[in-house]
Amino acid sequence: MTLLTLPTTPYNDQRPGTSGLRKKVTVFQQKHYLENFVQALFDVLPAAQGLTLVLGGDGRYYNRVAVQTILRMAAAKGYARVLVGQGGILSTPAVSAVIRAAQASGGIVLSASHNPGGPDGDFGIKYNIGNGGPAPEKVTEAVFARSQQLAEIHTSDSADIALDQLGDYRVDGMQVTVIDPVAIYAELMRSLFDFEAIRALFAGGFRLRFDAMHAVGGPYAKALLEGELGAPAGTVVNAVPLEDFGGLHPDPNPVNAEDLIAHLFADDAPDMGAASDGDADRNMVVGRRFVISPSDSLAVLAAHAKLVPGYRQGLAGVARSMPTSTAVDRVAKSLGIPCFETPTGWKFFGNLLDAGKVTLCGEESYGTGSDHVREKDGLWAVLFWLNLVAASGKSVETLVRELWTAHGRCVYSRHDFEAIPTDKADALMLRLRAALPKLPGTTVAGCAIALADDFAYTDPVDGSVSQKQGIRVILTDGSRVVFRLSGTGTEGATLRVYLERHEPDATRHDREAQTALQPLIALAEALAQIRASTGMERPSVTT
Ligand code: G16
Repeated sequence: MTLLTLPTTPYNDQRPGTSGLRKKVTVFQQKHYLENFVQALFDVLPAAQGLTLVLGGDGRYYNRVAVQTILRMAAAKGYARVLVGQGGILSTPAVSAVIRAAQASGGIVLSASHNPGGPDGDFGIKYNIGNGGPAPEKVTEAVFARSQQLAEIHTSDSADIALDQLGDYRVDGMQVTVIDPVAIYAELMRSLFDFEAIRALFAGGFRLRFDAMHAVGGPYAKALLEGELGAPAGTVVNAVPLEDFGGLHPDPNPVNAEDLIAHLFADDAPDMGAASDGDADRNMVVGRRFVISPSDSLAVLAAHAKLVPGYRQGLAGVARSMPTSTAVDRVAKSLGIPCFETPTGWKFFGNLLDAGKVTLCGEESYGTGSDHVREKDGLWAVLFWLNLVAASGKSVETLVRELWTAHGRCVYSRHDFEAIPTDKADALMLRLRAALPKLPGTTVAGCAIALADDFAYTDPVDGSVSQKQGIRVILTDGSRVVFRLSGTGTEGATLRVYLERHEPDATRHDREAQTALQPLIALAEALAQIRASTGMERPSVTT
């Protein structure tokens, strides 16, 4: 076994987006494409002698190839040890948990999250730092800069290891330990939730349907829900991770998890439904015939956190991404705790969690988490809900309705316009930005505008500034329209339009969201001229 230095040439498209580098599998299959990115990362990181790295992914197509490639490069970098999930599998929250438990220097997550998989689908890679969370922008920007100057790759000619067998292996001088992907994560969940109470809930006949969408969440959900908590066999469906997710789009929202929604609206619907995404960090929770917005889910968890053993001492504070609804702000106010507003991207929560300023955080994009790891965590959110139902004796729907009664309902929707030619999307955003200074004080499409800006964030812990994080137009009554381009897509640009309106009047809480938001939808169109600029008559996805 020899270490090798291979010549390479840079790719100009390796700037990580909202959550790592995501591209079509065919892009990653280009000569040295993956190797270049990993080398740029390793060049930016300090010397690895004596250090441990965690490695795993969501099991999608190309995961196994990438794991073996990265192991050889990690050996050349000089890592003492790599912990890799059996079969190359680790959910994103599990990577975070393992990094923290093993005091590793960092980890590499192989996932394109909720994007479709398979040979024609997407692949992705991101680096998490020693706190278990996504690398901050200064690291990802340094990796990109390095990728532009890359001339050499350092690897070895070692053979592949037997990824499916637990145990220790050697790749050159480096130790590789193939670990059970679930064990450390499961231990952490036991330390947070009242497993006895959840067991009693299932024993009493409570019915859950958990759709793992043939993604990496399956083994975790099966082990905990069916294996430990006594949920009947068959509670977790689509539980076996497949390289193409069985052709499903593993994005847990009512559009892509339509089968789950159909079950929850059937005559014999279970009490609760849940789904997780490709890498199991996102979650959707559904009540019986009752869809819940992720923003409301976060607010409910915050309001009742003290019912859960791991959070019994109360929350230090909460955080949400800017486009996420203000429901959790209202709960925080009533609890007398701070609420932080960050840009989209889980990496922005890391400093707040590390500094002990927040305990719970979440996003409109079906992500919720806490300071137990430094990623959002799908199964954790489902266990949290189960614990709340068990401890309160209330249904999922009742818990949400009580939130609305106490704080009003933040009626919310996101409209996604996908695969817009990049130049058209950029031009639309440029036009919007240019119009911002003149908007405050005017009335557009019948809406009185109080504030219009491009959201900028100064991290309260390290003072770093992130500009241009989304255009927000806030009305005099607090309603909002936010415009952003997605940082996770792989085809053209995706324009996201986020709509929020606060409804204090309980007699109007059951109004259909799109109807209640109609004035804001008209405002968005008037401001951005989406139809004229993109030729799209309606959003590709409405959630
Ligand atoms: C990632 C980020 C999230 C973000 C989401 C959508 O999630 O971690 O913070 O909300 O992307 O981002 P965008 O609107 O830029 O597409 P995931 O689950 O894809 O890793």
